[in-house]
Amino acid sequence: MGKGIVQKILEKHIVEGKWEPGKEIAIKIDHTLTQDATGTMAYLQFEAMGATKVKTELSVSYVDHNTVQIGFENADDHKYLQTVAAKYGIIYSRAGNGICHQVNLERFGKPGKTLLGSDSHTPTGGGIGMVAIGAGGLDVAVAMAGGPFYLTCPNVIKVNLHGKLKPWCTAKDVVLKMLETFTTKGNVGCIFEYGGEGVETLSVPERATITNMGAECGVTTSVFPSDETTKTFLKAQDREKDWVELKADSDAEYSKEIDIDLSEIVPLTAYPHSPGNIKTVKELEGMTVDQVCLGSCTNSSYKDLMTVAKILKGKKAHPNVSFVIAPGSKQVLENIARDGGLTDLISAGARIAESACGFCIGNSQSPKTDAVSLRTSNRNFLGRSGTKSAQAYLVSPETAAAAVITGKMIDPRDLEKMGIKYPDVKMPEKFYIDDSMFIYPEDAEKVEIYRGPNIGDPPASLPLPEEISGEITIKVGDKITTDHIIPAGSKMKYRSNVPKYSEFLFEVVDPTFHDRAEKIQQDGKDNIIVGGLSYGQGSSREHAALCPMFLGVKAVIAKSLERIHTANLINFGIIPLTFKNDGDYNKVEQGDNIEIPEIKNVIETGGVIKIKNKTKGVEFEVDYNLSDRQKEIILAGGTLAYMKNKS
Ligand code: MIC
Ligand code: SF4
Repeated sequence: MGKGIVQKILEKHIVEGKWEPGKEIAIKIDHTLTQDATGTMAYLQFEAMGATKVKTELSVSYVDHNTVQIGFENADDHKYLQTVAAKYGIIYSRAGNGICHQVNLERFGKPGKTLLGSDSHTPTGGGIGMVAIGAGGLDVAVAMAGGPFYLTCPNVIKVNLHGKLKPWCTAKDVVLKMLETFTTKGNVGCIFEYGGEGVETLSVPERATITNMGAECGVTTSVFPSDETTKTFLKAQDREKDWVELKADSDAEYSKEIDIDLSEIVPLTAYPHSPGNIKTVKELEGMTVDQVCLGSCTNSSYKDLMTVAKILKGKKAHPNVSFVIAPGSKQVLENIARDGGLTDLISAGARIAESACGFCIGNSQSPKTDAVSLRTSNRNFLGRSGTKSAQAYLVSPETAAAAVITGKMIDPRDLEKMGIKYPDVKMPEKFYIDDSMFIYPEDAEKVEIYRGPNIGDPPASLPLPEEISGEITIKVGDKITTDHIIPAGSKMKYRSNVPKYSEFLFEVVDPTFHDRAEKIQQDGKDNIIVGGLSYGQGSSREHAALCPMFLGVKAVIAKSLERIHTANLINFGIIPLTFKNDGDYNKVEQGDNIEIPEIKNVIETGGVIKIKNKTKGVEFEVDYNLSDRQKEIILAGGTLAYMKNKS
């Protein structure tokens, strides 16, 4: 039996276990990336492991999230990151160099390699043929220290692309179609592998848009073949030597196969407040638009921005539209400047923001109250823009450009009626390249690590108690994202200060959570969270586990849990449990007194975990799906404690 690309790459990297979908495997990680919002904690944990140098082939530390410097916190964190990088053998990408995923694709991504990143959109690297996986900072720290990464051997879903996209219909619309098909839940443990003759019609940045937003489906990653198009892209980046061919065997077998005819793709949008809420743009035609944001790691490549520049050439932004652009990287910005696109965008009225996450994570350009905001980014979760009442729609750059001109949501194909031709931008044969914003590691002896007052020690967790006894501190519904659990935006500057950041837990859902949880903890009781389906969707931010741990949360009981968040809970000694019968969700309410007797004994020796609701006088069983290694971590009280016990 032949093999697909994912199987070929993973088998080359397996260090524990074997190719058996559904079973835990450990893989060697070749490359890592971190960004500043998750990076400070990752490097603090790396230091706590006593590591002296990274053991990977390549590790890069990006500064792209917390670039708004109001107050000293972010600037201090940047300096910490810069000195840590210099000391431990990590390349440091300075603020202003661009968004980690875009820059990594341009300058470092190599087909056939494994990449682990402390950001959920690390799968962007799948566009260049990497197995690129998002994880919590602690897992990335372990990988940098030379440890393997554990994952469930995936069920690979083959997506056969046929035909060619029509003008105005884009890679963004393809991935929105994928979201319509697969939704944002139920895909844990799967990987999308793209194939079919349609692949060759897509450039690397278009492929990267598709793999980037695979994260929204909850898959482990998405991977494209590495072909002549990949070679051309690497050549344009002066990295042809990094190219290897990657293709699936013709008789490769997959868990499932689906077909997408690119020629049938039409402009789509994800309406509030989930990337899985899909409609055609036509269905929303005429809706008044207040803000258009172009950028983010999904759609901020040279091609994306030049396309919009050409559409807007000689036009002006509608007076009611606030139009902002965050170019994906310094390279993109410099190239569109050299090729004239930047002038057209500025002249159309664009507000040029720095090459960073910016609006996407809600730490700048928050829209007005009740605004309709069209964004080329990947997430439109409630409140993520920084304005809770705003309505964020995810769209392609082409649909965004159409709204800039008209002030309305319109199908970009209708621009033809206004005499605007589809620009069909070609990628440059050679990008203008300037790597001067990377700082390369120095002589470690000479480096002193800078620690500003914002940097604290990572809080320690306690071993699993004999029994868990406490209260249901909060009960939430389905599809609770990590943005619901702990907001980013203006609060992100507290990422290195866990006690402070914890004050914002569940802020968007129930601002009383922190005080109630703290009271329960002070009363000597455990906090327990109850969730619905797909709890912990979205980002890789481990603070969604670390901050609850800090407040004494011992267990999360949900109908189902997402991959990265589950791993983060385990890393911080919080036991992830799922209802055996979903109906038992109705047997618990916020404030109920709960006991989980003999939990330690059950984890050690096996058996059934029972939840006793003392308030309601009912009892029910829950499942725990933990490998032996994960059980040991939970018993130890988290990964750092587990590693210490082992050494
Ligand atoms: C996001 O898009 O939600 C983020 C901000 O990039 C997060 C990481 C973080 O919270 O720092 C992610 O996607 O993992
Ligand atoms: Fe940054 Fe947004 Fe991409 Fe997250 S999704 S890495 S915040 S651009």
